[in-house]
Amino acid sequence: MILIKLGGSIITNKEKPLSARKKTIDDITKSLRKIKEPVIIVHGGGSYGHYWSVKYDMHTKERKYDIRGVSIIKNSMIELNKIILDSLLKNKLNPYALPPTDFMSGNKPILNKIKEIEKIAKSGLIPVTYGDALWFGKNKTYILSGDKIMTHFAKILKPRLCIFALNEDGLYSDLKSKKLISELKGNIPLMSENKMDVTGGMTRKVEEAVKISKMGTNVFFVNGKKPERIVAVVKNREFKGTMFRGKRNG
Ligand code: IP8
Repeated sequence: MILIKLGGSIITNKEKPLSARKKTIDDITKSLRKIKEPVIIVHGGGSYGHYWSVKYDMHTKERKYDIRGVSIIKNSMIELNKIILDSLLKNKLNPYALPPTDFMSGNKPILNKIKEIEKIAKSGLIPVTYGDALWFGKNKTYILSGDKIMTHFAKILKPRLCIFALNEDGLYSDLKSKKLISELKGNIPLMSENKMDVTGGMTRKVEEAVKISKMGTNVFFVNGKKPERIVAVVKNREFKGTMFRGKRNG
């Protein structure tokens, strides 16, 4: 089984509020047809969820946030999710819409629900979930990042591999020259922060990728604008991107 995270910066234009990159999304979903293995898709918030999270000052820490913000963020994520689902359907794939409330209780993943998702994926349906604003309990809410969902799923489902589709070719050792790191070993490079991203952008992604690789699963960062690279990773072909090799002891 394969887990794919479609980053918010690839499926939306982060410069412009509420703008989905429909053509890019279609290109990606079209390529997914070439994958003949069970797949689970997780997507980010981009200029939908993050735009409103910034507006309403809502973050990943569990707090009593403005309930108006919670509603609006959730609503915007359903809107973006619908665009992804429609694109999958249009390209003759069978998505299974799965809001994170289906498998999260507070900030804890529900084990048997997540195991069920694997069965759904093996039936040929494609479970599609996303980062969201969630109820925590005691009137507190929080933002759950799609990257965190990847880690929860990887831990329980032990996928064959995890792919993060980004708006970049992968991780660069140097931002100026854009020198690509093909395999990340040892030190993690310093990254610049994006103020538009309440869940921590690239830094969060790398953190989660390192955690997943430590569980023994290979993790790949590839450019979602070149969806053939996603297919190349799955088919063990040569690909351009960054690999975090799965190993148990760091
Ligand atoms: O873009 C966060 O998901 P991410 C989604 O995967 C929201 O970090 C609602 C901001």
